[in-house]
Amino acid sequence: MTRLKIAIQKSGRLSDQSLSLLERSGLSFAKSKDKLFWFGRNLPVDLLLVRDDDIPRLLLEGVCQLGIVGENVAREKLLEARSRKPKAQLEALTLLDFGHCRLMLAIPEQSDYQGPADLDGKRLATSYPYLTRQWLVDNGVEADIVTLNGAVEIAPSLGTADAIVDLVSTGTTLRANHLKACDEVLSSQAAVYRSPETLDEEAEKLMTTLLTRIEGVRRAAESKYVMLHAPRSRLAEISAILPGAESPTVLTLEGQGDRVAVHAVCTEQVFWEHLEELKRAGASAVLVLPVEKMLA
Ligand code: PRT
Ligand code: ZN
Repeated sequence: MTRLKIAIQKSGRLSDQSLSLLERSGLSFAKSKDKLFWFGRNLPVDLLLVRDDDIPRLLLEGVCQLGIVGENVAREKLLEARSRKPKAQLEALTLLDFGHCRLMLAIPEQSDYQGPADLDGKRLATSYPYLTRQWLVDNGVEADIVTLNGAVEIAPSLGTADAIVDLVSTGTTLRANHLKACDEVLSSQAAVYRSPETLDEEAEKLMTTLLTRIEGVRRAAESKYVMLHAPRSRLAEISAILPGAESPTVLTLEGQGDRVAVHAVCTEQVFWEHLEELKRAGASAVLVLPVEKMLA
């Protein structure tokens, strides 16, 4: 019987949300705290819990068929693999809207930065040498790269580098080290990646089912079910306000004359401003409900 393997980060910033996404997609596992392998109980899909840096390699080598990892790590490791195997491929199937961060060029607070050309002949410390190199080449800059596996942000104060390229989310770490971000190398979030290895028909079918569910969970998280009452004469106006809604369902309200009930799935965020606008357009009894699952 065909089984698929999904790799996720064992413990770190992406772990909880990766596991929760899979569980909301209907997968359940025989969990074991200290084991790296969790057996899939209800579907032939098992989990491999590893360091995030290992996930791209596991996919490239076909050990796992799916993996959840940050675009920063996937792209860095893909470039690294391509330095040995130019045709290496890793495809991001779905962006997951968590693990957001930016790979930024940062320099000491007191330094000036006009543009990438300022880096000519300088030394950059980073844990992302391949992405940094590509960015330098794209910008026609020649600079030295010092690869460090951690504590990149202290390199300028130690004198080992003039600038750094590192991940930033809130910017607290940069500020604490008297650095300022001055250019973006990559904007990143967690994504589902698939192995380039071809699968047999059965495995491919299972993969499609799983990806449809993951996509459904992701879309449901962004979607809201909106119900309201409105005058029939203003339906077009009301529909135009509902964010990302396609042809709402319109139901007659018994004994209410011109007023109808409108139900719609909004696939974009519904803000208070939208509700206020709906009210001005004659809507009443507006309810916004979460959507748990979606299957198109
Ligand atoms: O052990 P393992 O190798 O699996 O984990 P790890 O330590 O390499 O990774 P982890 O868990 O720290 O991050 C996993 C992924 O989360 C990264 O590859 C990114 O895709 C994503 N991510 C999102 C981040 C951040 N935000 C982030 N802020 N990864 C790292 N950081 C670092 C940043 O470099 C800085 O040093 O967190 C520090 C705090 O950031 P500020 O800007 O909020 O101060
Ligand atoms: Zn890591």
